[in-house]
Amino acid sequence: MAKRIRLDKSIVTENDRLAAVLAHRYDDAGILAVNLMSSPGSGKTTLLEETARALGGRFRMACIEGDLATDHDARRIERAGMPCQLINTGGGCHLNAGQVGQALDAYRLEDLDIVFIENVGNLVCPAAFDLGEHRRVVVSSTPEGDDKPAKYPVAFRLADCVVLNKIDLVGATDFSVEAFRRYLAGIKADLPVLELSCKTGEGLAGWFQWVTGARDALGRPARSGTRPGRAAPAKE
Ligand SMILES: Nc1nc2c(ncn2[C@@H]2O[C@H](COP(=O)(O)OP(=O)(O)O)[C@@H](O)[C@H]2O)c(=O)[nH]1
Ligand SMILES: [Mg+2]
Repeated sequence: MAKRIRLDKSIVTENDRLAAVLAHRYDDAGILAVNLMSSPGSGKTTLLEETARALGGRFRMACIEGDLATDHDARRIERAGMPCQLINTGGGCHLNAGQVGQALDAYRLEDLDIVFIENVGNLVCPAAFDLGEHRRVVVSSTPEGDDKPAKYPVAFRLADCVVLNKIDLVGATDFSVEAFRRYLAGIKADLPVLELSCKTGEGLAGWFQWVTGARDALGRPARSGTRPGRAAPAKE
């Protein structure tokens, strides 16, 4: 049993070391890194599709997509105009910093303004793995129920912003926005909550504003203009 505890500790420590390397890579290149996490189906991919369409002319953006299986979401994001590097984790329930570091090698980071990381869909494991990101976003959605902040406090406590998606469905469920905000306030006061619907477009402007503000907070001018570059493929 003692041996198992030591192993867990060393894995986390190795991830922390690699996350620190990633943080340096983002900062050296002057890019904003945003790590999105949620339960499966909350709307992370849809939010990234909308972001690609709305902010594509302003920022050079790329995505790292974490999924257990399939390239469905990566293809959706690419179709919306954002280059996407897919990590299929097999059984893995979260992305780790080593995987993200390898995926980042596909991009010329100096050509990017923002990299989004769509984490594997669940609200437990992804919260425990630092990916060196500047901002963490938890996407929640109304059909999941309003008590999720109370049930998954770690993910919400470590978030910098909460997106409450599918607000268009609030009337069709027993979801209470007031209860959701109350649970959240009990976990972390002053956490920004963006109520929106990726389906109707309601509230999306607030998300675009939040992303723009986070990018501006880096204090580095965006390089908008041309499409983001991919690194040249490695020679055989
Ligand atoms: N009604 C409604 N459906 C949405 C909204 N956003 C996403 N969806 C749908 O929810 C499902 C899951 O979305 P997806 O983006 O794949 O979730 P992910 O697993 O978190 O990436 C898809 O069928 C979307 O079309 C929304 O704001 N309202
Ligand atoms: Mg997805």
